[in-house]
Amino acid sequence: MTTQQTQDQQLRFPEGFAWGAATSAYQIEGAVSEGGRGRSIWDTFARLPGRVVNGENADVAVDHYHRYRDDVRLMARLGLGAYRFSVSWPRVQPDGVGAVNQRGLDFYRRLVDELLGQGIDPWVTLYHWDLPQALEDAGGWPARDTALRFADYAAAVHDALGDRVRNWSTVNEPWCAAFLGYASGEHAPGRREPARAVLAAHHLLLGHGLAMAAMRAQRAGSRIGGCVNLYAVSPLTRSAADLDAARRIDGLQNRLFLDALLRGEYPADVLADLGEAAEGLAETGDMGVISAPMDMLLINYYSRFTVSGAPGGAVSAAAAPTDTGSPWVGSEHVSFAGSGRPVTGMGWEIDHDGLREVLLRVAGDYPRIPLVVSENGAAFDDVADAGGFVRDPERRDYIEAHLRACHAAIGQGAPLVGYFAWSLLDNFEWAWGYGKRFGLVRVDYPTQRRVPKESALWYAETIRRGGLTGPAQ
Ligand code: IFM
Repeated sequence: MTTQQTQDQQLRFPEGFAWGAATSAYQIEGAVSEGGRGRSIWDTFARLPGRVVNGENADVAVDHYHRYRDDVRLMARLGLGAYRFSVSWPRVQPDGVGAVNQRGLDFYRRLVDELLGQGIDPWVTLYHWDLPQALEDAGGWPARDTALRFADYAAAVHDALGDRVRNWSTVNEPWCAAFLGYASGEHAPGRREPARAVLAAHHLLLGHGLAMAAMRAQRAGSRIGGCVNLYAVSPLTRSAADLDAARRIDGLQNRLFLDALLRGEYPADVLADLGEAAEGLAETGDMGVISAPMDMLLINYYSRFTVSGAPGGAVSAAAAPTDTGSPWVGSEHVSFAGSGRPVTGMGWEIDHDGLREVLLRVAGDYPRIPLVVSENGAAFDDVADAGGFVRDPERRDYIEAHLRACHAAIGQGAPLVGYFAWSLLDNFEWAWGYGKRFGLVRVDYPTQRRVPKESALWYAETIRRGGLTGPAQ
């Protein structure tokens, strides 16, 4: 094959592949006191001193609540086939229980209609971390009742939008909601109670299962899945200690959730690591509810962990994206050693092949269901020119390399049906505030002006072509 032919080679994706971008409610909507919205744990947490960089909050965020029509038009200009967004629970049910707030539901109905009008498929996430504060006051996710309340809320949203939305995900990244929220306290509600975090993880999964059952009972035809954030995990060396560190991290990060959702059991070695914290975790019948067959699994992928079990080993800040705050993977067992790969603006190592590995692992180790990459992307220190345009070759390369990995995984048998770049817009990056920009589209926060970055233009062209060009991975 000549060089020209290699350049021109089309790496096509399967017919019907969903090409999308994703956001979440608290990170973009703003308007936290409008339309009858209640308070969420993030409204409270962001006001606690020292919890969010520069004391920032998402009261305004990128004002999507008021600008959604323009944002949808922008998506259409980029040629997105699908848009994944989350519904804010406190906007729909201000206190997390009881009657729904019709004005909240109406906002999402208008958004969905706008998307459909532009030929963009809406993918709804029901929970992306903005628990109503009233439910946290009643115990939060460590309380079993929260899972039941979540199912009621999910049914209310599904009832309102199920006639026009086909694709649904229940809980986004339960690992983060449980362990960052209740163990390390880096995320709302900011509790540092590791044993309660394990309960929270179980109830988030139970909430997923109960919500799916409630939605299925309402109407057939919705495609519903859970959403997990998975990592490729490697031991630094083949030493027994490093292998054990990799087992622990893979166990708590990946298998705890995959085994529950797709096998109906928690991994025995992880339960053993957790010890007392895992005792009496599941009530009779819970695991059946959690593992009811899903229509798809949504996978968020960002990085690989390279870990060591050397006691007291150095923890490279670049390689340890989060301190789980949990005693089972604490520094006496694990250090995040890193592998020296280049990192993003978050300090997360870039390893596109880890995505191929994760997709093939899920496809090979678990019952076969359609897979979706529901988040993938990178923050970098963008610099805008006078017109607001950002040249971001690193972000474009990141996305391109990960799409190549997706293409390779499909070729090797992974049933991947869609890819969503994180994120459509620069937005509020949780405890990092506005300092970390993941958007394909630049948002100038003082003016709220949106300008597609170079990566967005490249992604639009890729979507238009239906795939990549050049040699396969
Ligand atoms: O911004 C977050 C998103 O809310 C959940 N997944 C990871 C993203 C980047 O940190």
